[in-house]
This record gives sequence, C-alpha cells and structure tokens, in this order.
Amino acid sequence: MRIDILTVLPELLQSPLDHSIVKRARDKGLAEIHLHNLRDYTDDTYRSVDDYAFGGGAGMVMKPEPIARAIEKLQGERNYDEVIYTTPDGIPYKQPMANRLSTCQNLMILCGHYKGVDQRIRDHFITLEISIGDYVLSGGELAAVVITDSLVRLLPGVISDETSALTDSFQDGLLAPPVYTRPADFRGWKVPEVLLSGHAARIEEWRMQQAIKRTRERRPGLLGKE
Ligand code: 6GU
Repeated sequence: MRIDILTVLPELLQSPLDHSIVKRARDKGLAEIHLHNLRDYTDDTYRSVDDYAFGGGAGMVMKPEPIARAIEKLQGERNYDEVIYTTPDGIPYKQPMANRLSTCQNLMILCGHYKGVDQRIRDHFITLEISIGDYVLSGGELAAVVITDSLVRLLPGVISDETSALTDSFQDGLLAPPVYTRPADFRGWKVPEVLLSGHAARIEEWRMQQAIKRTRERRPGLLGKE
C-alpha cells in the first residue's frame, strides 16, 4: 500500500510515522508513506496556502491552486483508489471503513486546515471525506495519522501475531475483553482464575462474556441498544 499525504505541516506527521507499527511496515516494504508540503506547490513569492473567505467571516480558507497542482501531479504518476479529505464534517470513521481502505493500493489524504479547503477542491477532486470523531482538531494532520495507523496495522505481515489485529476491539463489533500478564498476584489483586486454568475453551468463553459485558456497559449502541 502507498499513502500520499498532502499537508501544510509535514513536521507534525513525521514522528508518528517513523515509530512503532507504521515504521515496521515501512521497513518491511509493506507500506510506503510520502509526505508532500503544499507550500512546495505554490507559485507566489510568499508561498501562501490560504486566503480570506469570500463573503467574510472569521478564519482563512485553503487556496485551491496549490492543492489542485499537488493532486494532479500525483494522479499523473499513478491511479488512486481514493482521494481522502480529513474534515470534522466528513463521514464518521469506523473499523469497517478502515478494513475496506486497507485493501487499497494507492490512497491520497489531503489534510484540512484553517477553516477548511475551498469547496471546489472537495467538489472536483475529493472522493471520500472522513471525520475521526465528534470534536474539532486544529488540523487534519492528526486525523491523517490516525487513519494511516489504523490501515497499516491491517496489512498482512505487519503485525507479527497474525490473529492479533482480528482480536482488536471493534473487529467483531464488540469491545475487547480485559487482559492480564504476570505476576498472577500483584499487591493481592488476583488474575481471574480461569485464565490460569489452561482450559482453552473455558478461556474463550470467558473472554466472549467479558467482551459482551464491557460492550453492554460502555457502548450499548454497538449491540444495537442505545
Ligand atoms: Cl478529520 N479534521 C479536523 N480538523 N478535525 C476533526 C476531524 C478531522 N475529525 C474530527 N475532528
């Protein structure tokens, strides 16, 4: 998978993409992530990427020209499955969308900033608008990192224990059950007996019950009960 990220703040993305699972995936050649600074696609002396909103109002709007130039340059080099725009008014990002996007070959992500991008870019270039939750971020960069991480960890061969991504919260529509490691007794707080029993079937049953209990208590909506 290749992901091209268009941003006015590449520095904000660099570190999280150079660590942990995403770094491992890149080192293994399973994911390629390229950052593009939108300022490199400007043509004025000030390299400006934003301008005042027509009609007035507070806040700047991202200018269309540098964005169109960047998108079209990349589209001239390969075909993109989706051109994604990160924005609080996008479609809520959930695990099924991550699963679908993780099967794509080439993705582009445009990070929104200021009051957003000129609507004509959204109308004519963007194929998918994503919000990562009902809160406002200062820019789409952190959302792009979230999306990238969630996709890369699903690529075959990235997570060493092949089953591990499948047992994540949400993969079966449930929250994940509690987990424990040694010591079995920590300050008198004991690990549930069943996990020490060696009884695979009983352990599986306990985990399923715990997952359902947690989901009912914390996220009843996931069980279809609001
Ligand atoms: Cl994708 N971008 C911004 N700027 N804020 C957000 C968001 C995205 N998702 C939730 N809040």
